[in-house]
Amino acid sequence: MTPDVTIPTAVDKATVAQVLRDISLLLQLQGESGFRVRAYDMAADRVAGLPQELGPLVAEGRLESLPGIGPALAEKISELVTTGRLGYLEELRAQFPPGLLELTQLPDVGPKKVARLWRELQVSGIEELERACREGRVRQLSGFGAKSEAKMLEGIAVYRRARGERKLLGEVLPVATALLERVKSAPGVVRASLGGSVRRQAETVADVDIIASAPEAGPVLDALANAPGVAAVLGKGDSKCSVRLEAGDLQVDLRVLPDEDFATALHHFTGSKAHHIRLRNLGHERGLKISEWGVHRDDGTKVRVTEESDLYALLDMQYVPPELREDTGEFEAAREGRLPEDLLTLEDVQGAVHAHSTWSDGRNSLEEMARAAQALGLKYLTVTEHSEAAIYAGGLKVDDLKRQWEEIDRVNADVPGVRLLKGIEVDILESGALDYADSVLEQLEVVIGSIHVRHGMDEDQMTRRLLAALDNPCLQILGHPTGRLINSREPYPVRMDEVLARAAERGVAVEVNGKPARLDIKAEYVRQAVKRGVRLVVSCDAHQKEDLRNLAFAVATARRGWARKGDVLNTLPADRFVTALRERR
Ligand code: DGT
Ligand code: CA
Ligand code: ZN
Repeated sequence: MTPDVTIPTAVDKATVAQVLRDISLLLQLQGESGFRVRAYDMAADRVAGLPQELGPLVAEGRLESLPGIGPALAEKISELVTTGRLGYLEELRAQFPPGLLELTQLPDVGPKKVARLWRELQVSGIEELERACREGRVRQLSGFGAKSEAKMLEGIAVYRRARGERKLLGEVLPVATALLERVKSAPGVVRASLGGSVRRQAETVADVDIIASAPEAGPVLDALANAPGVAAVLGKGDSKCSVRLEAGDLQVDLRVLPDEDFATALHHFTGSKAHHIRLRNLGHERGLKISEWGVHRDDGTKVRVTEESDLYALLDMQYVPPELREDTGEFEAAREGRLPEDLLTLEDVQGAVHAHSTWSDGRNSLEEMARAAQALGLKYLTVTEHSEAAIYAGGLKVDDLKRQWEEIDRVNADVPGVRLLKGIEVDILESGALDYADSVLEQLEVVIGSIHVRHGMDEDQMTRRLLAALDNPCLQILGHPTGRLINSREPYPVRMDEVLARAAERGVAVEVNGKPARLDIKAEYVRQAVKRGVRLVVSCDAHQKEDLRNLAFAVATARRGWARKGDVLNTLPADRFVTALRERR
């Protein structure tokens, strides 16, 4: 390589060292342990310890002069430094689910353990490991016990604390709801509700706020302080109690007030702060002082507010649902009567989109998935396994797919009231082409196209890749369009405005994925999509029957993006849903 043809990028030596360590880990996940693994680890240390940056060494072809860097390593480092990418790393990565590397960051969890957790329990990320430990599934593996489960849970808490992470709504909400039920059944309680970011259904939350009304606060506060799973009582006063839970190191604040103050307190502790500031200003213009303590006139007398809706009525505006209280235009709309009154609700959703079964990387059989959907009152479920290119996820060959249709027919005959739709989550390849031929895709009722590999492309390349996929007349739904994993993977760079515009133009529906770590597309993009007239689906991205409940988080995200029932295709009955998906442009 001559100096004048290589233009080193801004890839610094710390990044290169990290990539080399990742390769070592990925090789170990593959079961390698010997010389190659050590070579990458040692090279990582060497690179990290260099006094100078790598650019000049690469440009001058001097990498191999470093001890421990042979021709193969030198070639990979050059590729990374000059192009910003490394094909070999991407190939290795494609063989494993994205959350697997992060698992190796947990204390006492090495690549060997991670490989077994993945192969034997399909655990592919921290949330799944946490759930597997809680459900006592890890102890069923040979060599693991109840003790290792407890240690891993502790390790997960330590890891998250160290990263100062906010928690996923999907992890917190079940715990929060259980505590709310406990509070509701405490002596004397009149009303009780979740508040704060949990009630606004934010993507991530710092803590849980609960507001309750009762003539006497004491017994209600005790109910929280003595709740199962409380690790410590952080503080307890006349009207407030804060505890820390064992599960997920989560803090819960409970406030108890007389019922006449409930609505204003609930409103206050629901937030957001930004919404409050606007509301208070509006009140001020009308001679009303709105605060944590209620609404007061200038002369100090208190205004009666029984429900939150009374508060908005006092300000001559429409009621604003908690999910919209972020000061992102809801005031203007609510004052002009433009706030949608038919925001999507979970009850509107007739069928669940995006489910995997044991045919690819799911944990439950098709029949188990169908029965679970039926129990939730769903009318249909789209079976969308991975396609062939998704190697790590057990992607289906075309022959497998055809055999699956026979099983779907059988389950549909056996399980009344719910219909499995024949679909696929087909990989969008690097070129933007879909992983199956049109002749196969045309036979399916539901075609979701998603990106699972090659996340490292730049914004131009990625945008072109997605636009090409949208131009394919077989694509019906664009799956998790930005590829992000909250707290662990950034979205890939892509010009979403162009993608959404093309989706609208071509009539491709866009997925609002309800998996708690994905929530993809996010609420801001939902709002842009709705404005552009993009059709949406809310999905559960289920890999086991419990995940069907992810639909609630997709609905929350859609609501935060101001989506109405009519914007979402799976509010339609099955036949009309399938027909609507085929209406491509
Ligand atoms: P989080 O906990 O960070 O996920 O987000 P929030 O919104 O739940 O925030 P949190 O728990 O600190 O407070 C709950 C609500 O209480 C918040 O949304 C609005 C209200 N609040 C708390 N502190 C203030 C404040 O200093 N000023 C105003 N106006 N409201 C506040
Ligand atoms: Ca909060
Ligand atoms: Zn996917």
